[in-house]
Amino acid sequence: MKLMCPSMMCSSRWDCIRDEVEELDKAGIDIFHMDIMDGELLPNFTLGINDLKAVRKHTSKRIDMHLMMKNPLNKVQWFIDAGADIIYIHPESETFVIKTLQHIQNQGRFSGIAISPDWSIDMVRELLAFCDYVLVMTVNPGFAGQKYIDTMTKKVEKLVKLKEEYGYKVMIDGGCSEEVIKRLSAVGADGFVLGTSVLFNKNEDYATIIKRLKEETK
Ligand code: S6P
Ligand code: MG
Repeated sequence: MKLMCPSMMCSSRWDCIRDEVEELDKAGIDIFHMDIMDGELLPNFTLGINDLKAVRKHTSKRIDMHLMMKNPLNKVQWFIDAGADIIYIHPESETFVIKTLQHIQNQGRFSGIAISPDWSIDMVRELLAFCDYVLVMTVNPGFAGQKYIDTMTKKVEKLVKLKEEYGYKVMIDGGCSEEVIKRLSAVGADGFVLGTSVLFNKNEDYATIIKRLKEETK
């Protein structure tokens, strides 16, 4: 079964976050995806630690933090203490990437890198042995509602081939429409971040959408 991960920055129900989290949880999602930006690495500022705590309070499912911030090494502990299960960092944001990934794993959490479209697999090869999850950015990080960058499919294929050697899961973030999810699922991707392209502010309820996506990617 593929992993379905709602991108909480796309939710328009932060004023009733308990209902939102419970509805997503019951709909059968697997991992809550939370984008954390510092306005420095990228020109946006989204969710924060209190938002993580609010989601944590209403679900026992895994929560991932997609950290888009400068120098995450000295900040990951905040998110670990607030209840994050998976922490992704961007290699371009930290001088000591392996040290950061080791720190996350040593705290009993799952580690991951988020690979921006600019970065090739060769550039991150050294890091793969320290990753439980690899998040392939299929849009330029920073904003929801962008179009999937087609040239990323080859990168996904290559990362899927290396999975056996390293044992990580390949996750896809950005422009994940139903069509993209079906295509990359067939290629061997393990999970998808669901945002404005397929899940939020649609005419169907979450349960209907998640059920269909799970059926289509079996
Ligand atoms: C973008 C962020 C993503 C978006 C997600 C939105 O920087 O990391 O997680 O929230 O991609 O989904 P969509 O379908 O609007 O692209
Ligand atoms: Mg993200």
